Amino acid sequence: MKNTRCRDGFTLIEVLIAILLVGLAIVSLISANGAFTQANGAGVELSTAEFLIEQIRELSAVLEVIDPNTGVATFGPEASETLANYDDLDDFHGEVFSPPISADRNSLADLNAYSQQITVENVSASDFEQVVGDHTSFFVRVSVKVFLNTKEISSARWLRSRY
Ligand SMILES: [Ca+2]
Ligand SMILES: [Ca+2]
Repeated sequence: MKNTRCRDGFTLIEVLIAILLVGLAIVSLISANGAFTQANGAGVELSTAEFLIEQIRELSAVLEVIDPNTGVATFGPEASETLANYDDLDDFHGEVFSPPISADRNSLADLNAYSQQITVENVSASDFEQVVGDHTSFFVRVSVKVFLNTKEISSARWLRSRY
């Protein structure tokens, strides 16, 4: 008699365990999905930052290392120069572009939460890690940092030579 009663259907405990297992499965699916979304978001930020670094790299590649007219007389933009006619690397020293700019110097308004911070320094010919006085060596290091609001997302540095 006792055995037949047990076979009548699921006990309350069995049903509760089944509900618990299904619940756990749902929770782990939801949290895994959340993690994927987060990772994807970080991927978009990083590729946007890389794109914005590339714009500066492309823009600076065609610039002279020192001003074509005044040479080493000024470190920074020469008088009357603005972004539109910056023509040497150090013209860009200390600039923060927010919204960021493209390689053709246009504002990228759609990406206005991002900014490009540019540093131009002379470095020692024998040790590229060592910063030296402005225009005192033939080697210039360009550093670009890309921020999303105040968070640094990516950065890059490269060297140019006056030779
Ligand atoms: Ca210049
Ligand atoms: Ca200059």
